[in-house]
This record gives sequence, structure tokens and C-alpha cells, in this order.
Amino acid sequence: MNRIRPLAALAGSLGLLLAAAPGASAATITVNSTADTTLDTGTCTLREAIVAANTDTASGATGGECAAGSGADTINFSAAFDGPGGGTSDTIALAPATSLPSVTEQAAIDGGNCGTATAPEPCAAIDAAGADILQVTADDSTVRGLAFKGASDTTGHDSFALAFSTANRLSIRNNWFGVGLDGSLEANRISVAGVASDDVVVGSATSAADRNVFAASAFVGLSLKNTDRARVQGNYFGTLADGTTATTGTFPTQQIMLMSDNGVGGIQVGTLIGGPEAGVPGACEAPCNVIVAAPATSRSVAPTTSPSGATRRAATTPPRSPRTAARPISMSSRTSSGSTRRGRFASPTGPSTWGKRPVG
Ligand SMILES: [Ca+2]
Ligand SMILES: [Ca+2]
Repeated sequence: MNRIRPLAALAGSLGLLLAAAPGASAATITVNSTADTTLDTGTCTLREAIVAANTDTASGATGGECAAGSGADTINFSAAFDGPGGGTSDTIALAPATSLPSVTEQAAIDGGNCGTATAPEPCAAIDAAGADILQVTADDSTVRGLAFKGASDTTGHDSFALAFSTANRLSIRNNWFGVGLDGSLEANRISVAGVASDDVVVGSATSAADRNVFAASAFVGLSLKNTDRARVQGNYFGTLADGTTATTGTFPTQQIMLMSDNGVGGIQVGTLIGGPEAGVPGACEAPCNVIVAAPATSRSVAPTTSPSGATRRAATTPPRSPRTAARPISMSSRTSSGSTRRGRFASPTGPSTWGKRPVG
């Protein structure tokens, strides 16, 4: 490199830098392979793309490797990731079965929408074969357009598909949990687990294209712990993507679990599950969540009463009996209330330890 530049050229370069500085221009990093490798052999894998976004460094020198990130990056996927149909060309199988790197700098991991505005479908899928899949610890990030399945291990802790911690304003949109793009069910122990993150959005109050489908979770669908002002709207819990075929017959679970930080004091502030309604009693309007759960008779729950009066599930709850027959959704399964803190509350001393795992 020529170390001595004409003054005018240097001033010009400085001007460009100053112009670009606000917001630190983001880069787009495109995943172009379903492999799960970190080799400098000309493909950009999702594992490499997350590191490239976190560190703002390219994954290798060979053409086709992940571009270097630059600040708040977008990770998207090549056209080969085209959603349901077409075999396994859209599925990244974690190999070996270890979680992806945590997202530690603001990023949007965006698989896109390969469906329609009213029947959204993720374009890419991740099959964990047991392991945890993805963690986010950066504010203002997005996880969109991905199918997560197979986070099924119970060794040490209940595996999670997507976990987040200190990730304020995280947006979770158009993802499928526990079902692949080919429609095959493969439950996650916990589909989404969040702690210590405020103003998180799961789904959307206004856009059906942002709906998440929590199809099959063997333990918990969505767990939120110490997450003030979370908004959970327009999602399907316990159904396939059609919103009418129940899956909880095979995977009885707690679909939504809200917890305070330590089980003492207030629950959460301003959390909104579904609603508000436009005023039609019993109608499932746009912001509502469809929630299907196993009937009470299939659960072995020892309820206790918390200081807030919400029903808790005892930490010593024995395994629930699996059911084999799905049941159709009834209106009573639909949640459209505008009340806050709707859902099942559980003891923070319960079986899951995901909130205490080290990051990275
Ligand atoms: Ca590579
Ligand atoms: Ca970055």
C-alpha cells in the first residue's frame, strides 16, 4: 500500500469515512451452503456467517466465503434456500451436533418468507440432532424465516432451539419450531427461551406474515423469564402451519410459560399475550394467538398458588403421559384476550436450567 497520499485524496477518504460513520454501515452476509463447516473452501455456512457478523471479519480468502460484517449486519440465504418442497436442500444439519455461535453483535438472521403474506413459510431450516441451536445476546436483533427442529437433548439441561439473554428488542418472526420444511415433526425440548431481555416481539399484531408456528415442543413452547413488555401476538402454538391441525396430541407441553426473575415479587411488567380485541367476544382477531394444549386430564400437575394468584406448576411435576390422538382446535383454545400476563406461570426453580448457561 502507498503510505503517502496526496492531501486532497486523504481528505476525500476521510470525508467518506465520516459520512459512513453514523450507524456503522451494515453488511449483508449470504449463506450459500447447507454444510456445517468452517473451512476456507469457498462456501459460506451459517456457522461461519454468524462469526463473520460478530467479528466483522470474512470467513476466508477463497471466493464464495462469507463476506466480512460491518456493524449491524444482515445474514440472509442464497436462492437455493427456497422453503418447503424440494427435499433437504434447505436444511442445515448441525454436524457435529453442537450449537451455533451466539449472536453477540446486533444482526438480522433472515431466512425470508417463501410462502405468502397470509400463509408465511420459512425458507431455511436447521436440524439440531439433539443440540441447542442458536443463542442471541445482542440488542435489536432479528431472527426470521427459519425452521428449527430437533433440539431434543435432556442431558444436563433441556435443549432449546432459540434462546436469548440480554437481547432487548429482539424480533422473532416467521419461524417454525419443531417442524421441518418438509412438514416432518421433530420436537424441540424448549422452542424459545428468553431471559433478561425487554421489549421482545414474538410474531406481530398486524402482519400474518410474521407469525411463528410453535408446532412441537416436548417441554415448553415459549418461555419468558424476566422479560418486561414482551409482545406475543399472532402466533400458532401446538398446531402445524395451517393453524388447524393440532400437534399437541403427540407433544403435550406447556405452550407459554412466564416467569419472574427469582419467583419473588412481581411477575413481569407489561407483557402482552394476544389482544387487544376489537370488541367481538370470542373472536380470534388478528393479534390473537392460537394455542392448543393437551387437556388437563393428561397432565400430572400439582398446582400451587403464587403471591400473584397465578397458577404455578410444581417443580417436582412428574413426566406427563404422552397422548397419541390429536384433538381439533375449539374456540376455547383460542386466545384473543387483551389482558396482560396471559399464560401458564411456572416456578423459576423448575426443571430447565437454560437461563444459567454460559454464553459462547
Ligand atoms: Ca467456508
Ligand atoms: Ca457485525
